[in-house]
Amino acid sequence: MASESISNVRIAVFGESGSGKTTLLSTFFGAQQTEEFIREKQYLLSADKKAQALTLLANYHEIKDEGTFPSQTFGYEEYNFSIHIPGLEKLSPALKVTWLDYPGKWWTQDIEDEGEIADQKKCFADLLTAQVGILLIDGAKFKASKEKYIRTLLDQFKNEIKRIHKFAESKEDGVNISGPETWIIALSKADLLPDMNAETFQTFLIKRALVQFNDISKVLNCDDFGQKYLILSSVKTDSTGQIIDPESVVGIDCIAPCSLVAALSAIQEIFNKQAKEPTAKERLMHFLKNVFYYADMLDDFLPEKYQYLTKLIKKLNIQTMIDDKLAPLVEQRNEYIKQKDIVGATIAGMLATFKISKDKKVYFEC
Ligand SMILES: Nc1nc2c(ncn2[C@@H]2O[C@H](COP(=O)(O)OP(=O)(O)OP(=O)(O)O)[C@@H](O)[C@H]2O)c(=O)[nH]1
Ligand SMILES: [Mg+2]
Repeated sequence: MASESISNVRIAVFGESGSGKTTLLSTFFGAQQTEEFIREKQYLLSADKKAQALTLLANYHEIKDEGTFPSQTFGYEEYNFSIHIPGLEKLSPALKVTWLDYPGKWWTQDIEDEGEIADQKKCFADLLTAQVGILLIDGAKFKASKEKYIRTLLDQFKNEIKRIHKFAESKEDGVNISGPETWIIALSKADLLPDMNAETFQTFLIKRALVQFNDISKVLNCDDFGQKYLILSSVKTDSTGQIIDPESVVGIDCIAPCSLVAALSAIQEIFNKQAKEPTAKERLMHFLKNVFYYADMLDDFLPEKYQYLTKLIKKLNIQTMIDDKLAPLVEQRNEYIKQKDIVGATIAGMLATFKISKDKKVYFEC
């Protein structure tokens, strides 16, 4: 049964070539295994496939120690990570994170190679199974051309989504897959815009590109698009692209927590929508009053990809924890670790990081 499996947040990162996807992925993995990170956050990441771990770590060390960035990506790959709690490594992890990385040139270039076409099809199908989409706005281009770049990028993104949907509709096996139900708009290379935080980023975008946002919401059939913002940076460079501070990172630790929270809030949204259906209304009114008490009903309502998260919801009152202050969350996390409760420790640790990022305005939601 899906709900007995390990919870899995699947993240589809959308960004044109050069927007910083692979650098982010490599830093996401590399930075979340450092001693300093583990000591502070009390969790760490491992990659399920050794070869992927080696590639990402090599990329990470090249960025941090040698000041060189990964080369352009030419193939699609799915990366699976597990979240571990120090001292509880023998227990099976409570949460996995899947990250889909693909060549950004697919946004702008036609491909003819048969192998690559097959790769792209597989990628499109997988992107639609993600619960969370992250749209990357390239900080370097944003800095250079501001609204002109934003509008062009959003139009390009809309076309990309239409293309993916067209692909899904044309699938012969009739698999009913819908794209990510929740979206985070992320500014990559945020080190180039040191005065910008997630809130000012949001204000800028909404003021300058509201029409594009509304269009995309319609295409995605997702009211949530344009509600969540994140600023990200893997290093600090000067304006010529030379790394001047390899240790400086922004928002990398928030990617998994804010994706988890976004996926959980998407579950609430699915229920809200279903509550409008007369047949399900009565049950759902009860459910919505106390999502956790009625958690056993979750699997009957949710698309399969969300059922992987119900184990977390069944365990804890996440909404209360999301609203909690930082100190009680950290205390709860430490208590769960003592009790060897890996689900509790994982969620509390993620939410504590989410809270810090929100307070620092690395993450912002409307
Ligand atoms: N200032 C700054 N520059 C960055 C950062 N991350 C990436 N870059 C720059 O952006 C370039 C492209 O980064 P990639 O991670 O390869 O971009 P990508 O989206 O994977 O590109 P494709 O593989 O072609 O799709 C790097 O070579 C760097 O020059 C960052 O955090 N800060
Ligand atoms: Mg890449």
